[in-house]
Amino acid sequence: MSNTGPESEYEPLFQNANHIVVFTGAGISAESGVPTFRSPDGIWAKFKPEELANINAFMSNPERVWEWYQHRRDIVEKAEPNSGHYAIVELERIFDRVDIITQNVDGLHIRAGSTHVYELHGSLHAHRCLNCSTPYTLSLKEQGVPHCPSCGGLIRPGVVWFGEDLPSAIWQQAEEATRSCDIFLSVGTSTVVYPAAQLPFLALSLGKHVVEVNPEPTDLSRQANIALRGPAGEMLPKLVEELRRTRK
Ligand code: BV8
Ligand code: ZN
Repeated sequence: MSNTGPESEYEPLFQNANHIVVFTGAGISAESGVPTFRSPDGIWAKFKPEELANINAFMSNPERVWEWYQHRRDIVEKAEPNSGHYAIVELERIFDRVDIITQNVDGLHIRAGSTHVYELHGSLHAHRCLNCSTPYTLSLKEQGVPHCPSCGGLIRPGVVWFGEDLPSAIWQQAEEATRSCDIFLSVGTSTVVYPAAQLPFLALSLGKHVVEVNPEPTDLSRQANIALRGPAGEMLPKLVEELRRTRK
């Protein structure tokens, strides 16, 4: 059963819930001006992200990949969290436990003030030496691909590339949160990138109440208990308002 508007009767789903997981993708940051993966993205529209977000692309043309990440860091530095991010922070005042499992690397959930954020795909703000794994935080001013001062190796973005494993400790925390939650809210993801996209379906298989927020239908929509069709920046504040009202 899935309803399509915020007026839908989802009170029973949320009434006795204590633990909510919010699973997010690029769509939650779209209204902050951070382009999603599969939308026209200015000068980089000519490359598919999968062609740039992998180790072979980096090894064969480190400058081009580094420039792409620099460009994205630039956009994110200038971006602000939006009302969707802040509504998710609000959930921490309503539920005993709120876990944010994000595929995003922009750090906007943390900047908005969410406290339990699991970054499944790493972060644009972390870097490490490809050779000796020394971690680095770099200023935006870097020109060209920086090299590790201690071993001379190339410094790479601290994100998880296609073909790379997700950080196991973070994956385990995300899976544990999915297994123990009452409500699984999936926001702004096309649900196509695995293993992250397994999580909403794991929640369904465990009988959790699954709510999706996305202006477009996804593979999850048909199976979700509720599919809220609209932008996160609009739908999430309404959802939080409704929750605040019904859970007094
Ligand atoms: C792995 C970090 C084990 C980097 C990302 C062949 C070889 C190797 C692996 C594979 C293979 N074939 C398939 C795979 C698995 C692969 C995969 O799933 N590929 C996909 C493309 C089919 N996965 C992996 O490789 C993973 N690792 O499997 O390791 C392994 C090891 C060795 C060999 C084999 C297997 C690693 C995946 C992680 C990749 N890194 N990001 C970077 O950012 O540069 S993934 C990237 O996609 C981002 O993290 C992004 O978040 C994620 C998913 O995309 P979405 O977030 O959903 O964004 P998208 O643009 O797709 O959708 C946006 C949605 O928002 C839309 O639905 C839209 O309607 C909605 N929206 C728009 N506006 C709004 C909105 N919603 C709400 N409000 C709005 N306003
Ligand atoms: Zn090094």
